[in-house]
Amino acid sequence: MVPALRARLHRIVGPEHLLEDRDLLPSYETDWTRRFTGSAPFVVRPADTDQVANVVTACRQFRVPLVPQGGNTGLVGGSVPRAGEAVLSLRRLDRIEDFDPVAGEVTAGAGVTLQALQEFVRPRGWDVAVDLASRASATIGGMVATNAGGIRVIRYGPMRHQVIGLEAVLADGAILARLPGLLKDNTGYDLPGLLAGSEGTLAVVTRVRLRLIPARPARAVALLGLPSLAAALHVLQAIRRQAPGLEAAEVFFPEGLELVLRHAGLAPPFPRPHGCYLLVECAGADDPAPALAAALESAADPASTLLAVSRPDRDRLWAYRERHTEAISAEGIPHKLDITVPLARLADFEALVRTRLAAAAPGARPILFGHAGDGNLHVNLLGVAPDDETADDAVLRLVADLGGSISAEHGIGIAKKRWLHLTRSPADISAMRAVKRALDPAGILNPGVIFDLEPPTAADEAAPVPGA
Ligand code: 2HG
Ligand code: ZN
Repeated sequence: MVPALRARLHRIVGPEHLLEDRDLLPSYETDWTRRFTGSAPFVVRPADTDQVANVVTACRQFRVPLVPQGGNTGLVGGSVPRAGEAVLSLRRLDRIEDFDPVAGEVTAGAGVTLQALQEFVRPRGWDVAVDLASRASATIGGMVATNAGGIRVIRYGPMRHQVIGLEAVLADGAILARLPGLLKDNTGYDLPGLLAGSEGTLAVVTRVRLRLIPARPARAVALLGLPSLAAALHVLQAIRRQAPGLEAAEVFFPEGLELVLRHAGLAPPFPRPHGCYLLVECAGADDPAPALAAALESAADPASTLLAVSRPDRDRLWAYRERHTEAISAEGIPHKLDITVPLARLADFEALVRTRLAAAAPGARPILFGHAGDGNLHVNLLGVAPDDETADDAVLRLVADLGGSISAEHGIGIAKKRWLHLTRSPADISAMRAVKRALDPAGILNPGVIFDLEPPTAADEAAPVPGA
């Protein structure tokens, strides 16, 4: 780093928050997958919005691009350096402010973890609508920047739907502050909505005003063993119709369960294996267990159904699903493809993806699990070299053929940008590039994430437009 930039950053954040010592950098340079890793010249850790703005201004003047980073739990390579970018860590922006118990709203600094926010609002009778397995590390700023989904999208939608105000630093250092928390505000472009899901390429999210949901402590979880995904989706339909307050509907398969049992040392949930496992959770002000039990009685075999009401019992059932990511990671470094197709095509996708993979990449070992209610499966592929994308290509082309999207909730990052044209049209992509150029003409914020700024390639142009 040039001495003048170092001196400037020291003045802004203090020398202890400008990390240059190589020993201190690795946890900022590799993401959760361990597949995406790079080398940063430094990590800078501002404490508040003004410091973020000053850091962005200084780095733009010295032409040092920045990768904004929260809990670094991303899975698509969008939160770590790739070509010498510095890391802008937002974790010190960890204040929770302006809780409004009447409206059910709160403002969280970008670095507040989801778990810290849950622990703050739950005793006050409210809850954060979005929940996900990486809650202890994932930060609110990162969750908004990536429009995180998680396990309750079926009921409340993804992170973008919870945002009712946002503060962010633009690439020129200007602070965009829209934090009044008005439920209705129809005054031009919805900039917070645009920044949600922009993966740090348009601005650095510094504070977020979130709408909360009433805490729903009465909960019931059921785990069902079923012959196939088609059967699971059929049962899910019955539960959706009959059981109130369905909050999560998750699936996994025997190969994933087997890894979880081995890695976590858990006992199998049922005496015999099944082709597919469906986990559902209902929540409400009143105990949802009787209605869920009644729905299950007419739709599922009691011998392969478990119902849990107490917190420890519910957690025990959730562990079979939530421990998939770590169990897979303990086995190797997977390729992670987070895809969605229309719910009506999900069972076709699951069957076809296995045959297409067997033909295109016989060495790939697919582990599938995900959010069945949203039509979102996580296709994890073990046994594939980090830079061999044959299997990824086969899966993502199938997704496009079935009218789906190559990213349901994890974003594009750098992992998927090669395939963005499969499910976004040339007009879409050039509009997105125009927005990027307008807001970040110098390409200082997360360059190379989602797309490169050069004009579309011949391959992009030749790609079929979905639905055309
Ligand atoms: C989940 O649903 C996360 O658990 C992670 O989105 C998915 O590890 C994955 O592929
Ligand atoms: Zn997920």
